[in-house]
Amino acid sequence: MIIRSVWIWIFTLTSLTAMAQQEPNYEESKVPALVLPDIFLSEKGKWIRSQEDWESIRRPEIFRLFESEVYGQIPKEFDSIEFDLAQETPNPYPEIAELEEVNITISRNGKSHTMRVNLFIPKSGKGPFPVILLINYLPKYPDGKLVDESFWPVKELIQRGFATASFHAETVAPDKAETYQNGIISTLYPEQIGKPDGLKAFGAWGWAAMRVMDYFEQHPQIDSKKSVLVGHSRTGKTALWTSANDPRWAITYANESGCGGAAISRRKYGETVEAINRRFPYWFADNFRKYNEREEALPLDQHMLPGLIAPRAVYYSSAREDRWADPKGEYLGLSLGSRVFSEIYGKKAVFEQEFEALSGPVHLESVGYHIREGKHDLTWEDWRIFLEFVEKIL
Ligand code: GTR
Repeated sequence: MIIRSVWIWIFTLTSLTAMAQQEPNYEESKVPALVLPDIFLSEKGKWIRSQEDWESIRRPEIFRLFESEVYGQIPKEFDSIEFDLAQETPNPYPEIAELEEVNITISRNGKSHTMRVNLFIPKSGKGPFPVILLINYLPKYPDGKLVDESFWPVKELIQRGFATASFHAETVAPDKAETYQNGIISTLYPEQIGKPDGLKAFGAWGWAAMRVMDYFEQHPQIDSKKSVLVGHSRTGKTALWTSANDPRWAITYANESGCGGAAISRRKYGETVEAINRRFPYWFADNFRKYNEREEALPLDQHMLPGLIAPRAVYYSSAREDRWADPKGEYLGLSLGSRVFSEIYGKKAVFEQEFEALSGPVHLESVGYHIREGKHDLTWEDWRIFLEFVEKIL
């Protein structure tokens, strides 16, 4: 009898814990008071005020923390890279754009991996053209189509004078816990496997964006200094970490990137560190799991991420009904993070409004934000408002 009641007690306790884990918080009144690590206080207790101290002391500290505790490493070295054009798919826009289907082959230690990127270059106007790269992760189109205009508005971008490219994340690392290593991780960087801060899926996808940038840099029709990196949701998180690693991107846009991207983890609103690590244990460094249900123990928070990209431009956007991604936490992440732009780099980058008072896009110098009505998605409305920001900067 006693044994049975102990079992019932244990059972109730475990199911309560499971329920507690699964029930996201959507009440602002239950968000803990925010006590965030200070962006400008160095590990040795020095207040960082100058660009020199920022770049030589505090930025490297924060970078290393994100690398070791959140995202994992992105290895930079390889032996060779080759670009070959394929011709497999009909160009959906033959009147207005050239299509390049590029196989990029990267070799290291006698092994190689080939990834694919598709690039559209305007036929009218005079190059070199500014370029927008979208990291895609949606299921492949069954009819072999290259473009879904509702997610990647190629025609519009071309007509506005941009070249635009996209690659699928799975061209370098599958988006699955069981198989994510079956791409560049096991082929090119096997020594990363098992390290608590080793290369994981986000790092691999970011590495791929860098290889596309290598292609842009040697392309006479592409102005790689005017490059824009775009990601939505999981690839929005990826885009931010990529630009923190690679200074070649002029503008970085993370749409609805939420937990582990734009949003402050300590708010625990919508998706939490525990929830994301449980469902996607292969996206982040293994070390990130140490903070499951212990966000307060993180030595950083996501408001420190935009500063790693500064003074290059950063743009976030949210959707009102996308509560899982915590729109307010995303806005706070950028408005607090933009202090590096204003206080270190002297940009006009102070977000003056409270989240609740926002009535339209906020486009400042090198940082911008908008929130639209509706659900989790990258829509034409997002692109349209973001492009207004881009056209002011490039
Ligand atoms: C969700 C995940 C989010 C976000 C999203 C997406 O299931 O919880 O963090 O990344 O997927 O990528 O669409």
